[in-house]
Amino acid sequence: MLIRKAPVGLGKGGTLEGTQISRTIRRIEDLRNFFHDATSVRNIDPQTLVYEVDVYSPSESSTNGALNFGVTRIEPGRVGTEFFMTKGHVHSRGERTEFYWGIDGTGCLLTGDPEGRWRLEQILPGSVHYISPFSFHRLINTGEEQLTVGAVWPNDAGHDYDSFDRERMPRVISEAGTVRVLLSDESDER
Ligand code: M6P
Ligand code: ZN
Repeated sequence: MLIRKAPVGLGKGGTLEGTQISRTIRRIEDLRNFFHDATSVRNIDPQTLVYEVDVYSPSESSTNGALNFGVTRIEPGRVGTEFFMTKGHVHSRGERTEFYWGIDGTGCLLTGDPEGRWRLEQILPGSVHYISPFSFHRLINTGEEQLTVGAVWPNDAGHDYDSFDRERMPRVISEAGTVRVLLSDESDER
């Protein structure tokens, strides 16, 4: 029997290479409502790249139990003091879970449960993160290099970007060269 080459691999720079891969590019213009400081958002070139997501989706979308494999690459940078980050979402099918793991760079994973309790986990190369049912999840690059994070999630999970109140989300900011977390008055830690 032939030993075949894997159809997909992780290339240099954290790009997914192979077949059945789609790429989403998110720039400042796509993220205007996600960063807290509207004035700073206006002062950045709208074309500035914030992150890219490569997704390998080998199964038909109707396949029961199908999984997606993704890699997110977040550039280093800030909007005002707030570090570059993903939009963050909950799954449209809220009970669907997900794994993230750190590949390169440093950052954190912000999760929030429906009771409004928030948690931050440090992401490092090799760190593994489980996203529980009904949790909001967002990646934040707190380092000076690109943050590359792998992900696996059910194909039918779906993305819901609007069900969490953005005003209540903790913000991860740079202050005097250190990483600081600002909680909104109504935020709670867990
Ligand atoms: C990971 C997965 C994807 C997600 C991406 C970017 O790769 O969770 O499903 O799309 O991160 O996150 P967001 O959709 O919140 O911008
Ligand atoms: Zn998800």
